[in-house]
Amino acid sequence: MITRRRLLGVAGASGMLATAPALFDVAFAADGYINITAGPSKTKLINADTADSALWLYDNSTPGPEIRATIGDRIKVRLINNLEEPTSIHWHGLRIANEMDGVSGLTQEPVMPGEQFEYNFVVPDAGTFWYHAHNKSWNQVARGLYGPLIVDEQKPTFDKDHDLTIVIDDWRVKNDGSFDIESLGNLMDWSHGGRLGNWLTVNGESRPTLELKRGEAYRLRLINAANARILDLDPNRFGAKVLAYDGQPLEDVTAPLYAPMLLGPAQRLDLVVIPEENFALEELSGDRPFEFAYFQVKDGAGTTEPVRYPRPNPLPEPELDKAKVFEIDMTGGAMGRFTETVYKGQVLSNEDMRRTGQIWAFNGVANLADDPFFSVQQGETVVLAVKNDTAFAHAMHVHGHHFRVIERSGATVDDDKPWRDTFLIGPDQVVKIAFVADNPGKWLFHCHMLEHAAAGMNTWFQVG
Ligand SMILES: [Cu+2]
Repeated sequence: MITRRRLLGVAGASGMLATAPALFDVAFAADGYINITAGPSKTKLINADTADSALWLYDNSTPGPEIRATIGDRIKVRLINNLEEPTSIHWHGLRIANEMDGVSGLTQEPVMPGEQFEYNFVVPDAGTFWYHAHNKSWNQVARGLYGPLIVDEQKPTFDKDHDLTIVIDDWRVKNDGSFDIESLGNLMDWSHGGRLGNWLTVNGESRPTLELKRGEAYRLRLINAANARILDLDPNRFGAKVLAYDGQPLEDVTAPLYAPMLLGPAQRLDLVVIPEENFALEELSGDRPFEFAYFQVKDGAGTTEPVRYPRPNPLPEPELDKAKVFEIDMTGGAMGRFTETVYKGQVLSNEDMRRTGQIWAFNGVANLADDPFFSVQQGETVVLAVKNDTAFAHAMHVHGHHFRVIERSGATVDDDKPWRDTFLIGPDQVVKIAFVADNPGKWLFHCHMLEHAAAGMNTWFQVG
């Protein structure tokens, strides 16, 4: 098994000064659609001297092109599938119409090879979001099918030069530096902590250096696009403050930060930093800090006016006294408590589990059943009380809604209970989240460690 030590060892060989990795711009078709093509691509993941990686990318770039819009805009994307298998795009964290949510098999038919699908939706919130494949995500996202989606405020609070998107991914590479295809779908990963990589990239590059101007305020938009890796960060080390979690700005950006700050798969973290000296983004879970992006600070004009912070988006506030409460018991995986597990209406035997790869469950049910896990009326407040009865941490994502974490066993919950679309839950922990189910349709609730989702940690609920 590839360990975190290996991650440190391999990456330690890097350290070349690179320029700030540029993100690709989108290409508009004559009809106002952004054409995005999913297809195979040959890319060098580590540096120019290493072997080619056979990836699947959007528009031949990793990450895919940055889609940029202003709050209230209509985004129109035509997905063109040049892959050898069906696909679809999910717009992670965007509270949009259900039929545009992009979940193959639940909200749309998968887009077959050679075919197209037109996404067309209005963006209700300003913030940092991302898009990624949502058919066999464990395979398609691991191979590179994702990109950033940034929604600006009506009057952007930071100009283009002070607003940096930082897409982080961990890849599993072989000794020749090429992407490890053979280990995709490894049941060991599925039953343990998911597919962990041994090579970190930022905007597709290895330890890039970005230039900043001293004394000027920058917004850093961190997006964790890894299949399963939780990043341990500490923004205190370079004096940053948190502007937003999962795309939703905080009321109070001056609050002291706890450390380490965990950034789970699919989560986003917007920081504001006014640099005085060079600093690095470091991953802190190993024996020593592992540097994955470097910021070189040069003399600048300095900040002459006060920094303007983005305001919170208008989200419906949960009414806890009227809430419908649903309990979810997460089970399965290696070293987990054994429970009877039902998959597609059948109780699984041990042999079935190996054959189907269904080894995790919510309340004893693996993956999507015909009936929703729960149904509520539009506008009702939902409380999910989630108990992690497994030996692993998980990153739980609700589609179509943002929620507040209202309770977390064994830990203090921040006073202002920030909005999120993905929450982390440790072994034996109970986490309660609350949201107003204001968006009608069929919505997924699943683990964003994509191997766990494929192996059973995946369910759906109905609104309206
Ligand atoms: Cu999980």
